[in-house]
Amino acid sequence: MVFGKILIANRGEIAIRLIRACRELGIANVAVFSDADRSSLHVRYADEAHCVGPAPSAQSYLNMDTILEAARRSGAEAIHPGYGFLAENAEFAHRCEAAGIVFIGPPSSAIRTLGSKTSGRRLATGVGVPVVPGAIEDLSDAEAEACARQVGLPVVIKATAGGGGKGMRVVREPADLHSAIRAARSEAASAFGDSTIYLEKYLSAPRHVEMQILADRQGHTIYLGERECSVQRRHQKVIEEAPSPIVDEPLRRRIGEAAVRLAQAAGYVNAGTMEFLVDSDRNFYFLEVNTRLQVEHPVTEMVTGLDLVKEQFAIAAGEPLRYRQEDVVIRGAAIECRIYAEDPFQNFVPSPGRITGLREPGGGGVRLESGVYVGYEVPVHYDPLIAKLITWGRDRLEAAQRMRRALMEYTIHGIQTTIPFHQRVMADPDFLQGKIDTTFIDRRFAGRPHAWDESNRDVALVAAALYAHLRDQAHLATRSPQTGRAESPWKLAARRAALRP
Ligand code: MV4
Repeated sequence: MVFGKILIANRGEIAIRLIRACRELGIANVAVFSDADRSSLHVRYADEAHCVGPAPSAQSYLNMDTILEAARRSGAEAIHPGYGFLAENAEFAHRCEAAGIVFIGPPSSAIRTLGSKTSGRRLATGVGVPVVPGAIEDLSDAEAEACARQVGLPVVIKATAGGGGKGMRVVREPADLHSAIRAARSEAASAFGDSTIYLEKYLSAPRHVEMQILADRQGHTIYLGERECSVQRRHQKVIEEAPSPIVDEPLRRRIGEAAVRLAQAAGYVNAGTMEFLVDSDRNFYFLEVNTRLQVEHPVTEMVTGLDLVKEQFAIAAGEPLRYRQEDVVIRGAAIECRIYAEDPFQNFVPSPGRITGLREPGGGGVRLESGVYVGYEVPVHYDPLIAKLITWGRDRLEAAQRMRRALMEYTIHGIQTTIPFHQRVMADPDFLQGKIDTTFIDRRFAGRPHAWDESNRDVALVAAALYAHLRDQAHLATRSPQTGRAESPWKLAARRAALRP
């Protein structure tokens, strides 16, 4: 391997995942941390660690000067940015290039081109990749109205600079068009400092399907299959899986080849993801490119057997791809549940605090990517994602059954997490049948307003306590198979206590 030492410009579970790849390859690794992360697991796990600033990420994990200085001081030859923070920052990639440090990701020029949704859209149209019908550019109010009439309602107005659904407005009635355009513009102006908008036909209940690609510097590009990410809450992904339940081999090839054409048109190098919407007739439409390693990359690793981070290292070091398209085979199915420090019973409010108890799942087909330990305090300053639980199965049902089992084993005390939410989804008949789209969570959970509220939890607590009591009474009544006598209550109490985390 060409790199002797790599700096990891991130924190939490993804920093650990990246350090693990370094360790397996014998690459020395350097962690960076903020004042709030002195006792974080990624700092303890790394070979060496450098403080890059105070708790707010703008002054630490986004501080290009201190991060580049840490790289220089430690003698790191390359920087992996993980996801979030500086991962899609063209200026940072450029500054690494200028400093003679390899940015493990695409060239800054590709990040810049693909950072704008409209330039991505234009590129796609140019290479025959379908986009949602609508208008591309920088619309005036009058043009937007004419365009809406042309494609037909409903339409969606999106901010050119946008992301995460911000500045997005759906228009169903002609009378609402004018005010929606104005609202979208002002929201975009205040959120991104850019009031340009574009307009698309609105697809009802689409699926979010994204295609993973790898491209080397020699001009080879391959696709590694899709991930289905339709289970989202407020534009935040919650559950992802590979393959998508609605994508068969011919559709995979069509989407994959479209993604490869796009990557090549953009001069893309390294790992990347092309996002698509898929409608109920399985038409697919390109949305945007994510120029980074994504949170949900493990599901692709589980079904392809590849290690995407190691591939990123090799590509960044200038090596040609070690796989041809025909070497990529999708085997079985994988599901990822994002474990957030959020309270699903309180409308998913963040739940920072100290972890006082922890039991982690294991066993066949289970992968846990976690950034926490007992005694660790989840800080308030950053994203509340604390772990990702991934399961693999020969088919989707086995992966889901394993997820249910692993979630049952998983106990985190001291903070609230989204584990109970996932337990419900894994028992949901629609989910189990693959009937998921971007309206799944609202449909299944918001439709029943009391599904997650506090009063319901109190009822559940009383019911659970009653159940536990009755169950224990039943245990006490059982007889020892050896002696035929009732089991000693002391023995049973001790056994119960031992099972408590
Ligand atoms: C859409 C759409 C329907 N029609 N575009 C939301 C965030 C942004 N990345 C794209 N989004 C959508 N664009 C058209 N023309 C529906 C959504 C959408 C969505 C997309 C992916 C995953 C979850 C979503 C939840 C709500 C809306």
